[in-house]
Amino acid sequence: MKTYWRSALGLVVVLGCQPAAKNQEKEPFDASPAYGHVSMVWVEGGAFLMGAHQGDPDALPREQPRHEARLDGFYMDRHEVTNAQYAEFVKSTGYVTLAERPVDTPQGSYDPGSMTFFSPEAVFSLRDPGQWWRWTESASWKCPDGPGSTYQEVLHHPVVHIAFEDAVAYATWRGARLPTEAEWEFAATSRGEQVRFPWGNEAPEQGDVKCNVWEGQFPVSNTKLDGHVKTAPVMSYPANSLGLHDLGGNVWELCSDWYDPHTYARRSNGAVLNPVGPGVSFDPLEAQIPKHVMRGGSFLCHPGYCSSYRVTARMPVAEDTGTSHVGFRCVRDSMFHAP
Ligand SMILES: [Ca+2]
Repeated sequence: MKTYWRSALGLVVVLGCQPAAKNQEKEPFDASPAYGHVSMVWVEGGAFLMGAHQGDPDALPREQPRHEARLDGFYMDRHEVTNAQYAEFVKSTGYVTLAERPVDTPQGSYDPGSMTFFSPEAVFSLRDPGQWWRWTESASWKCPDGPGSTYQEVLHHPVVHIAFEDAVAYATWRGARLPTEAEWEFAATSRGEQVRFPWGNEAPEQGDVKCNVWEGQFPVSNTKLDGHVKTAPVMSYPANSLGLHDLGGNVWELCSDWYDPHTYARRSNGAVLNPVGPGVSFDPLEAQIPKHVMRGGSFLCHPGYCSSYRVTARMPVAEDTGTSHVGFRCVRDSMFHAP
């Protein structure tokens, strides 16, 4: 059963998003999966220190303790899965995402829809996300902002309004899978470099534009310094040293692990090999809702509100809920199985 939308609202306490920005920029490349592994990067395996160091002033307890993880190598998508790629999957399979199905709740059945962001004129407190999130009927990956919007105007932007099973269905179709959060963090740190962000240690508000985040006063005004109020076309910003784009900002990226804030605390003795997360989900704030981990932050992250573009930041997301700033990318273990 899909989570009641008020629960979906609750899970975005530190998240955000913005009304449609019809980006008409020249697209930087053809993101079709017909190019197959050309769009994937090999990440050589190795060991690294996962999680935030003890003195990190921005880290939450769930990002600690830092511990050693050892990973086998894997291929990772160079960029987040785009609308063009997801459209090809849907065209091939007829798949219908969760947001396109009726919403069953204890109070009854509701028309399909999803959570979308809007920019209010003012907010009373950043603790109440209901001031900038709303349930929008007909919002889905096909209509990112509800009626009147279409993915065809943002073909090479990351697909959004994707619930966990929607991402897994696409990944399976491609012969791929979602990354573990250990794989995600290993890739985001360019195989364990001591960096706070995928691009290095300079904060996003300093120096050159590095990523798509929120600039201005969240959530009421956006200076568009990075060129985008909402999602940006994939690969609009420089890659990290592995050649991977947008691991910080743009959209959150779903990982395969169940969420539990105590995951790292249970790993404190010795290195862990290819960790896959806990066997069950546990979020003490909403223990009844199964949640997975997502990484990387989104275009709504802002230094004064949510600095989740940090490489160690981890956030829970209900497994049956997609929003307008959650997407994903895929990994695979080998190139020797064609999609
Ligand atoms: Ca932005």
